[in-house]
Amino acid sequence: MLIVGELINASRKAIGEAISIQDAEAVKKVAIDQYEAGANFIDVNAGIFVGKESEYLQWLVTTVQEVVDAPCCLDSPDPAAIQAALSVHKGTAMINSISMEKARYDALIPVIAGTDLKVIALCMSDEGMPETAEQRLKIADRLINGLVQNNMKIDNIYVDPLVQPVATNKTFGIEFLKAVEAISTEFKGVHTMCGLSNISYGLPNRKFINQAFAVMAIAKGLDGLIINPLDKRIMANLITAEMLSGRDDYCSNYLRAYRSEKFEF
Ligand code: THG
Repeated sequence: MLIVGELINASRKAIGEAISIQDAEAVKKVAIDQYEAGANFIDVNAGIFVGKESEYLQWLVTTVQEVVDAPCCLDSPDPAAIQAALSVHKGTAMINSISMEKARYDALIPVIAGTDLKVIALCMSDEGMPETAEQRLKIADRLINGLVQNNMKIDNIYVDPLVQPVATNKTFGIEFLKAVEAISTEFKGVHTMCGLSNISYGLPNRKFINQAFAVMAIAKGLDGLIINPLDKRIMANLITAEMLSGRDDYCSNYLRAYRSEKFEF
C-alpha cells in the first residue's frame, strides 16, 4: 500500500497560515510526523494562493526535503506550478495529477514523457466529473494509453477514479468501487489510488465513513491512498484490509505493524 500523507495542504487553516508567514519549522514538523508515521510520499498543495502558487509550492518542496527523505507528491491542477516544483525537487516525485482535461493534459505530457516520475491519472475530463464506473473507465483507458504512448512505465501510473460524495447520490460509492475493480483487472500492472474525504462530504462522523470506504476499496484492489497517516486507526485498518485481500505474504506486514505498537489495532 502506497501512503501519501495529505496534511501539508494550504486548504487546512494551520498550513495556510504557515505558508503565508513562511513558517518553515511548522511545515517541517508536519512533514517529519507524517514520514515517521509511515508516509511514502508527502503531498504538498498551495492551491489557495492564486498567483503565488508556483513560488509557494517550490518553497514547500524545499522545506519538506530539508528534513525528510521521502519524495513529494506535487498536488496542483496547474501544470506551471508542477513544473516549478519539479525544478527544485530532489529524487523521483509523484505528479498529482494529470487528467483528460485538454489544457492540463497537453501541458503536462511533455513534462513527464519518458521520465521515471510517478503520476496520478485523475479520471476527469472537459465533460466534467464522471458519475458511473463506465465513464471513469473510458477516461482511465484514454489516460493510460496516452501515458504509455509517451513512454511512462505502467508501474508508475496511479489511476484515481475520483471519489464523489455519497450524500449527493447513493450510487456514488458503488460506482467508484466498480471502477477500482475494473481498472485493477483490465489494466494489469496499473495502480489505483484516491483521496477519501469526498465520500463523506455533508455527513456526520466523517472519519468513520472514510475508514469503511477505504477498506471496501482495498478489497477491490486499491493499492494507494492519500490520507492522514497520523490517524492510527485508519492505518491499522488499511494494513488489516491488505492482509485480508491476499496481499500480505505470511501476514508479515500485519504482524510487524501490530508488534510495532505504532497503530491502533
Ligand atoms: N485525489 C487526488 N488528490 C487529492 C485529492 C483526491 N488532493 C487533495 C485531496 N483530495 C486530498 N487531500 C486532503 C488534504 C486535507 C484534508 C482532506 C484531503 C483535510 N480535511 C479536513 C476534513 O476533511 O475534515 C478539513 C480540513 C482541516 O483539517 O482543516 O484535512 O481525492 N489525486
